[in-house]
Amino acid sequence: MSDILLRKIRSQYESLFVETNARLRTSENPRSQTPATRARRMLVDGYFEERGALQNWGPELADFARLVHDLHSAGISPVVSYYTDFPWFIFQSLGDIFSEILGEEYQHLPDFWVWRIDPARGEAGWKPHRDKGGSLGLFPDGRPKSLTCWIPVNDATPQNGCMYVVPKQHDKYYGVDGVDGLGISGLSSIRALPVDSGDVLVWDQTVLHWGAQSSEFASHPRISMALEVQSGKIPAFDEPLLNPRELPPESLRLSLIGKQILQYQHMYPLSDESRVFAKTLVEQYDG
Ligand SMILES: O=C(O)CCC(=O)C(=O)O
Ligand SMILES: [Fe+2]
Repeated sequence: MSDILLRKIRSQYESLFVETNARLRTSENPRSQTPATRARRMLVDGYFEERGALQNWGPELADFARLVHDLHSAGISPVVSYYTDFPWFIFQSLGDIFSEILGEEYQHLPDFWVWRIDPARGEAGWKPHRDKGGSLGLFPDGRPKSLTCWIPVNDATPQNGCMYVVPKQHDKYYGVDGVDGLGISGLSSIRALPVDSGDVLVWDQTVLHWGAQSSEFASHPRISMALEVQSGKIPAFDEPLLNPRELPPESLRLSLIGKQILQYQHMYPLSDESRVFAKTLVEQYDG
C-alpha cells in the first residue's frame, strides 16, 4: 500500500494509535452482566450482547467511523482501517469475556472485517450463514471452539441492517452435520439484535446469523467490525493465530488486510481493482 496513504492515516487519525493517544494505554473495562449470565446466555441462545463494554471509547469510535467513511470515499476497502491500533486494542480489552468462554489460552484468528452498509444504495449485510457449519465449531460436549465478536462502530438498527440470529434454542439444525437452511418452526423465532455504539455482540460460530437488508429510510450507514477468536486447545482454524495480548506488527496487519479482501469475496462483490490491491498487499508485506 502506498506509504503516503499510511502516513496520512497516521497523521489524520492520531486517536486511533497508541503512540499518539494516551487513552489507549488505560484499561477500564465496564461489564454490564456477570460471567454467569454470559455463560447462561451462550448455552441457551448461543450469543449475547454486552451493553456499554466500549462506552469509554466514544471519541475513538467516532473517529474510526470517520476513517471508514474516508476510505470508502477514496474507493479503498474499509477493512484497511485495521491498519490502526484501535480495533486490535479494543478486541484485546475484551479478553476477559473471550477467556471465560474459551479458556485463558484463547487466540485471535487472522479473520476480521469491516462493514459499511449504505441504506442509500440499498445495501444489505452478509446473507444467512454459520461461521462454522455443522458440528465443526463445537467440542463433543457442545461447548464452542470459537466465537465471533462483532462491534457496532455506530448504532446498528433494523433500518440500517443490524444483525439477526436464530437463537440456538430455537434452531433444530444447530450443530447438526449435513443439513442446510432454516431449522425453525416459524419466522417469529428469528431475533433482531439492534446494538448501539459502545456495545459488543458475541456469538458462537455455529449460530445462524446474517446482516439485514437496510431501508432507504435509515438515518445512517451501518458501520461495524468483527474478529474471530478460538480456543488455544485445538488446532488452528486458520493461520497464523495471533497472540491476543500483543498488537500485531504493522507488516502483518497489512498482509492480513490483503488476505481478508481476497477471502471474503464470496460474501460481497469484489472489483478487479480491489483484487489487485489485495494481492499486492499480501505480496508486499508477507513474511
Ligand atoms: O455484518 C454482517 O453483515 C455480517 C457479520 C458476520 O457474518 C460475521 O461477522 O461473522
Ligand atoms: Fe458471520
